[in-house]
Amino acid sequence: MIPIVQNSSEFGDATAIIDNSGTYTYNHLRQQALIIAHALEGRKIAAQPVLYLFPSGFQYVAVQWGIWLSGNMAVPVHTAHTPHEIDYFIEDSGATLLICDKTLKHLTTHLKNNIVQADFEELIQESHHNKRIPRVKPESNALMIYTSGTTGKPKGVVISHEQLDTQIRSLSKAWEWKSSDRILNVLPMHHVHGVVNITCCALYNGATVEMQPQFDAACVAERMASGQLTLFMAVPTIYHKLIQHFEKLNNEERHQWQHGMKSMRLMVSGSAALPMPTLARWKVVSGHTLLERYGMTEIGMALSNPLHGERRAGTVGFPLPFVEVKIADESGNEIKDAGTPGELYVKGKTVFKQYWNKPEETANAFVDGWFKTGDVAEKSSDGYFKILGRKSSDIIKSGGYKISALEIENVLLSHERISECAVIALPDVVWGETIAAAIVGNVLQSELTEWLRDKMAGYKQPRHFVFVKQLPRNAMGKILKPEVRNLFK
Ligand code: MLC
Ligand code: AMP
Repeated sequence: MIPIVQNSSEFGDATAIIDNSGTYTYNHLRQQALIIAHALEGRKIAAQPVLYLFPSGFQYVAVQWGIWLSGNMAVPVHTAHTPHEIDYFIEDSGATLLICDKTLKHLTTHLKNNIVQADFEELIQESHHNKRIPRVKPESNALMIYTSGTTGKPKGVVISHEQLDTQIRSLSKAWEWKSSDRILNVLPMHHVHGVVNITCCALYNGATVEMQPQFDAACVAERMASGQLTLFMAVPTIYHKLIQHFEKLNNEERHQWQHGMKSMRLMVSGSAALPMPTLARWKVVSGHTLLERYGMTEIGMALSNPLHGERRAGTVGFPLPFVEVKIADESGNEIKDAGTPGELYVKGKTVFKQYWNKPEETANAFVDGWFKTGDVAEKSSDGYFKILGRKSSDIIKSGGYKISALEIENVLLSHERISECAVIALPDVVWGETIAAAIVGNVLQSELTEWLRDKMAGYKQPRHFVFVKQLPRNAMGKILKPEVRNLFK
């Protein structure tokens, strides 16, 4: 049983999804998903990871649900990924099928790895006499999202149907999702913020999700001005960009946008720390106090400011339903004193099952059943949690995307004329952090940026470069990243 799909029969002809190609009901979504599931069943694809690459929209969701109904695990690939990265996902996941939108074939025609490819129309047309679909167990793998870690390449974070369902119910309860809600999604559909918090929550509750293939400030303003939306969720960079857009408008346009936002009931910010000036300025622009919450691919959402009650600036509120949280010392023991920082640990049915094919890394990520987030936090005497930073400086957050410095260094080092490099994060008003690379090698910046274009998605590419004769190292030869930072001053 897959609760989100099962619920959809209750919502019948209500609108589930609106995208650039049209308006789609819950009935239509379920029917198309069933056809996809039958096609996969016909191809004897069972209990496997299935990659799918679609722009945000109806077909993305129909394919995702089809993968679920056929008992397979959905592994989203993003339109920003390069063939190089898609090859890695194929290799790492062991997937044998890639379902790909026709318009994105340029990303998949020259893959090195062998994989069968199918598009939406092909699967829909594939008739197949056996219309059975398997019984999907709650503990079966539902979704695998690739995330960057402190070690080299991205890891596949696997969540089961039960874990996904618990994540959805947790947010539905906390933020009081209703069938009358209507949300605009402008976030990428290969991370939990867009996939779970927005799209799954909307569809689980019979609400409507409007899906735009990418963020465009003018389009968001227009949709908010319509007065039809009730909810909006985004990363801090997007609120920053919306404020910049607002500043450019004339009074009449500002007034229309502001009037439309009066009918909205909630705006959420997360995936990275919300800067105080953004919170304050957005309040003036929109009349809304952003609700800041905290989450992670491995745990879904863990902490949230309250829907009702004080949304305290600079904090991420309290534990969400079905989530247990503690602040721990180096040995994993709980720190009970208010205001004392420690690592944030999380436990509960929302927490992921495993890193795909990485039992050792999975085991190392837990202590006594608690997941170690790698984030440093403290709790106030009245229970509000505050995120203070990360334990590792090799994890970068830029525009809400998590990026591993080591992953980028490995790619840079594969360039034949780079002998050494160090990747760090620089603070940035718009992006939170931007990626900077110090390079030892005989290569021009223009040449390097061109070379990198094929190697990694745009959001992972360094934005600042410095070329040096040698990197600062300590007596043991270890690169001193704080000193590398000084090279950019
Ligand atoms: C793009 N650009 C950057 C950049 N990304 N510059 C610096 N740093 C970056 N990270 C540059 C481009 O090269 C381009 O430059 C210009 O900015 C516009 O690029 P774009 O790609 O068109 O940007 P835009 O569409 O505006 O994208 C910004 C964004 C996007 C904020 C919409 O980054 C985004 O979708 N972020 C959300 C990621 C997300 O969903 N994270 C959730 C992870 S889950 P030029 O010179 O060409 O104009 C998670 C758990 C949780 O974290 O808690 O939710
Ligand atoms: P990801 O691995 O992409 O899911 O990103 C998860 C990370 O984003 C967390 O470990 C935090 O470091 C960061 N994060 C998410 N929400 C917040 C927030 N509200 N404030 C600060 N950091 C956040």
